[in-house]
Amino acid sequence: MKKTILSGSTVTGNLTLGNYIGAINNWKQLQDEYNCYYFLADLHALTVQQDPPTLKQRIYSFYAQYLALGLDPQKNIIFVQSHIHEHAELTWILTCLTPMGYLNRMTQFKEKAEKHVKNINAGLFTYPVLMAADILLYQADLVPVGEDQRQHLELCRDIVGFFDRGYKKGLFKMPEAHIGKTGARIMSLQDPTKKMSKSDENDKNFISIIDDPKKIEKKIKSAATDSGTDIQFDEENKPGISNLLTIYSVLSGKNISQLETEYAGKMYGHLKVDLAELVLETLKPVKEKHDDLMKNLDYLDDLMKSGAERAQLRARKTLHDVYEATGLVLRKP
Ligand code: ATP
Ligand code: LTN
Repeated sequence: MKKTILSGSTVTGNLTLGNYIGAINNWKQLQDEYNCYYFLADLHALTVQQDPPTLKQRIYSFYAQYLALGLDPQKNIIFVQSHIHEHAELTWILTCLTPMGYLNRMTQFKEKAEKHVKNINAGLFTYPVLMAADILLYQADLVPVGEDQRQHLELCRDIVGFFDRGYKKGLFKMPEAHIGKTGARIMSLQDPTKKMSKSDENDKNFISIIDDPKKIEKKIKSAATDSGTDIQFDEENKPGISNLLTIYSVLSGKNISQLETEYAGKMYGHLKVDLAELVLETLKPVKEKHDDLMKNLDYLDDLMKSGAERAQLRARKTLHDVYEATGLVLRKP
């Protein structure tokens, strides 16, 4: 039996080069070997203020971006979180098992609360419980995520423990984080000490995978670099150049020391020109495929529907078992 993989990305902004390198690229490599569920976390997106028409458009675009980046809807189950009501229902049960103190420790909550001072809603606080429900509904063995999500994964594992002790041991499979080796964390272009994030207010900090080519070129050329002139990988003293080298290395398949040798004696500008060319070349077919898919929303609707139908089979069974274990009376079918 193949092991089950599950992962998702929140529908805020467009997918970035960071999401591609740190997440989707890894997902793609797993699609043959595992039974994979990949979804769009649209309910998670509601933890920050959304403009409804923009959100709707973005959900389609995100689905198209997944496909354009190479996720195969036949090999994987690709679905939209809100299409499976079991996510919200399981969240409630798990919320009632999760101590406030555990949620209080979440660094992402602290960061987001600082960023959205005018909208520190309860959803932002319970966000990791919804994430745990996403994972546990499908009995996932492995959850590929970037380094930034490790803490949420740990909480999910704690929640399995609470359920084991409170209701029924072994009902949920204990999930493990699967963190890719290279490029686990791509940094912001203007401030390479923080991660590249698709919801960043400053558009210059990230490269969206469907950005206009001219814009991409400009962003790379104006990326912050460090003092000195040597092209060397040194995350502590040269975070800007190290970030560009990481991106280059993942997209070209060359290792970092090979790049350091190739660029010995050259200027930062040389690296930026070559990197811009490589990124444009990588993203050109992605944007074309995305734009093409967006011309036929009916087709995307059909794919979303079949993804949801396949996903729901598993989710329904788990929620049924959970309701039974918690002592709720099941309605007659
Ligand atoms: P937001 O700005 O809304 O927080 P995000 O860009 O941080 O979004 P998420 O939706 O939180 O992206 O994450 C989707 C996946 O991409 C996760 O597995 C996450 O770990 C990974 N990821 C996000 N940003 C990066 C990054 N800069 N480098 C590598 N992986 C990343
Ligand atoms: N919070 C995640 C997105 C996400 C997720 C999940 C990832 C929501 N539910 C379940 C893995 C498994 C993030 O990357 N920001």
